[in-house]
Amino acid sequence: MFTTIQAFVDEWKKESTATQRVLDTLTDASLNQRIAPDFRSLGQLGWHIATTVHEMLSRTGLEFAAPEGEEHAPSSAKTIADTYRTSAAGLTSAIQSQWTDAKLAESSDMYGEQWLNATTLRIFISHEIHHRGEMIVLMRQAGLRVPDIYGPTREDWLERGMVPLV
Ligand code: NI
Repeated sequence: MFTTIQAFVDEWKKESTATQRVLDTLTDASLNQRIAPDFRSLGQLGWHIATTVHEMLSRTGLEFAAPEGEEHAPSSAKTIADTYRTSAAGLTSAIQSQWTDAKLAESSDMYGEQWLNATTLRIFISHEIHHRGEMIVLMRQAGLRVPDIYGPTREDWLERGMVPLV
């Protein structure tokens, strides 16, 4: 449970930096990669992450610029990555300038339910990590090299002359 804005910002900066590295790896050609027909494409997952920052956090009363674009992902990987960059920075400056720690113990209407703002921030980060993990699988299927996030990747192990762990 976040009890200070600083604790959230510290974690958010680490996670959003990792998410940005994932989004910056996307290529236009990779955006249509899917697990199966009718499932969200790699581009749509990235767009969902990029647009959820404002979609979710604006419900708490935080004010920062909404991303441009529609529900469907653009065909440009750079647009998706840049949209996330702008929204992530917008959230950081908004929460630092508009909230005090006391706001974390207040509740907001979230999708018809009352959630503590601290809970919303936790779910927001978890939601992003969840979809980021889905993206990693699709990125591998699309032939992209995925960034190391919490530890070395298979490619990192091989480059270090080590046998990848099972
Ligand atoms: Ni989602």
